[in-house]
Amino acid sequence: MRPDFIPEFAIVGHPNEGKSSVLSTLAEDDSVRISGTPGETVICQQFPVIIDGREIIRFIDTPGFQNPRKILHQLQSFGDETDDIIGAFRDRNGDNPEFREDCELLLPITRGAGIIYVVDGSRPVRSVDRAEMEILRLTGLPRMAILNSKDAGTDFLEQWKDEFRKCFNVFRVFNAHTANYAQRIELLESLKNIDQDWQATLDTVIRAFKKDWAQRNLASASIITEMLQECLAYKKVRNLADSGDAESMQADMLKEYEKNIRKIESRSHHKIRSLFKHTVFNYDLPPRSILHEDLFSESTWKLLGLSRNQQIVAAGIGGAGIAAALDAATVGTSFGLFATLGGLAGATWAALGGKNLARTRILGIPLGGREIQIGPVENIQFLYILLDRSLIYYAHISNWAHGRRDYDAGKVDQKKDTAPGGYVAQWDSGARSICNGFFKEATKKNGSSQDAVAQMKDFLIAQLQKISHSEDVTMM
Ligand SMILES: Nc1nc2c(ncn2[C@@H]2O[C@H](COP(=O)(O)OP(=O)(O)O)[C@@H](O)[C@H]2O)c(=O)[nH]1
Ligand SMILES: [Mg+2]
Repeated sequence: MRPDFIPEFAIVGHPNEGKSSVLSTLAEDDSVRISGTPGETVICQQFPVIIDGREIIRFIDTPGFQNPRKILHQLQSFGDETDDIIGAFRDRNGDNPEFREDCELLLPITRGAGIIYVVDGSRPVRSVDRAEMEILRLTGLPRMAILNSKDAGTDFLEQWKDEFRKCFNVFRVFNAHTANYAQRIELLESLKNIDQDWQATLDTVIRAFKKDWAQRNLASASIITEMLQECLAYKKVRNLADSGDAESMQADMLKEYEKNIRKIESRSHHKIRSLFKHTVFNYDLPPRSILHEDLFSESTWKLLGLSRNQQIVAAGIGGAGIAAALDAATVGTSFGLFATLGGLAGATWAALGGKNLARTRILGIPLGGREIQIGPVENIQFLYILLDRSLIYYAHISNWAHGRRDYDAGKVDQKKDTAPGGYVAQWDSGARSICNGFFKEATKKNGSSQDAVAQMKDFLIAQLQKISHSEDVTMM
């Protein structure tokens, strides 16, 4: 096989079995058309996977088989007449409208494309399926079968496996709606076994996929680190005329401050989403995701970041009295991150840096007049909350299969998205000391040390690898 050979796989099967969904997930391409109406695809369409500007592998979406029994009958009738029975079939039936889609689906096969046969494994095997599988066997081409079960349940799994054994070199269970990075790689690994001649090429493909994923994790860690730096250091300063109303100006500035921080955060999420090639559909987050809550809302601040006890320990002034005071502060106070809290509870919160996210200062400035300044952030919990939200977002976007376009009503699975308390509450003291160092650096007036920033980035890369089930790949 030539070194510049680009492997090509035709995704074939009966209409509506999930061919396009499997292709979309495998190629991470959400421009692939998926439809609940059978028979919408009438021509083949190519979907190349481009990595670093180079085509690495190509998948072909095909129309479903229309007349598998008739095709098989004709193929069998050729006997020894020809070695190229598929070509002969197309020559004979090319002008026959009855076989238009069948001829189209067989086209990539005449070019020698590898075959990926997709069936919905949640239903029993039928005789048309046997005919389709036999046609594919007669092509003699490298071929694999995929069980893409639309419903959970394994009642027919053994039945399908028995049939596959007769006609395919390799078969695998692969779910177009739930497959993640690791499962895509597993599928490509098994694809290597369809033919010895394809092994080296597919090894190159797998290496490219892994390297690309590692690069995305690296880029995501940079995006998150930069966003954190920007949010933590962000400040607003405005001059206050002598006659000005400091209070209303402060209120306006706080609104603007929050708005800008939200913008910085959502811009970073958007960049991560593009990295993971979710560009067409705006399905973003599961309906009950904590990320639907506003960054500055009470529930976000209660559920994410360090737990209450961890905050007490982090502040170094633990004790039952303080825990009680914290409860008092949380209950019955109208929530506002910048709210001034009165009494003992308020004083305790202030001591912990509790709800005071960033101080508002009224400063005298030269040449008279006054200045109001908000920021940079003083409460490290804000760093933890931004981290949690970034990691939750990353978990969602990096594990979301491209073939799945929306949430089935009533069947919302959120297993990866809503770990109560998020990720950071699980971190050990080593992780927290990296966060501390980073926080100090990012909020310092003239932060210069790049060490703390580099440490945060490396730490994040490891976290992202864990979340996306990927292994460490040495960058080349
Ligand atoms: N629940 C579920 N539905 C699926 C899955 N794969 C495909 N579908 C649905 O089945 C229908 C047909 O899918 P499509 O990929 O267009 O099938 P094709 O005609 O074989 O290309 C669509 O409504 C898909 O959303 C799956 O793994 N799980
Ligand atoms: Mg289709």
